[in-house]
Amino acid sequence: MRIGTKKIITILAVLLIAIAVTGCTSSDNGSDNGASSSSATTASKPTGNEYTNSIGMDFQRINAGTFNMGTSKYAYSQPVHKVRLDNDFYIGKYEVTQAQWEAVMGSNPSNFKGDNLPVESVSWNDIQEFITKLNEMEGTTRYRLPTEAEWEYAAAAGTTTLYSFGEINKDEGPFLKDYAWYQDDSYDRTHEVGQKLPNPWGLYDVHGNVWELVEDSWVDNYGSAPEDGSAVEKGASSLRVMRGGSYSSLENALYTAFRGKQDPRDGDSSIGFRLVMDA
Ligand SMILES: [Ca+2]
Repeated sequence: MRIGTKKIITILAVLLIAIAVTGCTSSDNGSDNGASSSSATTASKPTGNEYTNSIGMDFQRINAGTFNMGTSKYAYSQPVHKVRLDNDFYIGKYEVTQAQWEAVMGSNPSNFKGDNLPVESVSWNDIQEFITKLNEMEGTTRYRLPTEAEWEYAAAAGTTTLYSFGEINKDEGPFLKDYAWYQDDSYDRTHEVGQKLPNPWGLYDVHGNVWELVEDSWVDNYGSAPEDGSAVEKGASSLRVMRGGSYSSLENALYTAFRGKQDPRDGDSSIGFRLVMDA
């Protein structure tokens, strides 16, 4: 009887300690995001320079910083303007693949089929649904499309040349075909992600393979572009920006600062995306 009482006291003490520790942990997790629900506290916060999520998406941490966005080569990429990104963020090292899309959505609408091919033929609206489901799966709110400024900052990777690897030299290199699937080397189809050389910050296929939809609504120039790199939002029916060119593009569409646009309701075999995860 006495032993029984001791045991009960010991168990109660252990339980109290466990409750105290759990309480501290959940309040720590919850305090980094005031808007987070209790379910959002179950996902681990990414740390370090690289992060791999539950469906095998690899992310690279990008440090906050300032860069000059745009190019004077095209009216719709002007004016070149300074953008200041205040927060570190994680961005996909690769375009989202068909296996990853299927793991979240249970279907694969792509035209060219293959687990490690980039998902395509998905609309901007479809991608929003994918992001909502992925956030739910992982109990977080961190996943989203990159803003146009974040995409260009990460793609340029500190460079100011037309491509992130410098300017093409058709005799001596660098050669675009070493970095990108585009009209001259793609055989008019997508290719498995990560086959070409990465940009200086370790991101693959930022030039070519599939266009990458970003969060922003299309506007015809950067005349009133936000200085903090936030997304431009013009309403649910507005065209959306896509970047980087595709397997069917000419080489100029693969410029780091080149901009394309797409109806948010329509997919195309040349259009996909990569994700951002808030740090
Ligand atoms: Ca791409």
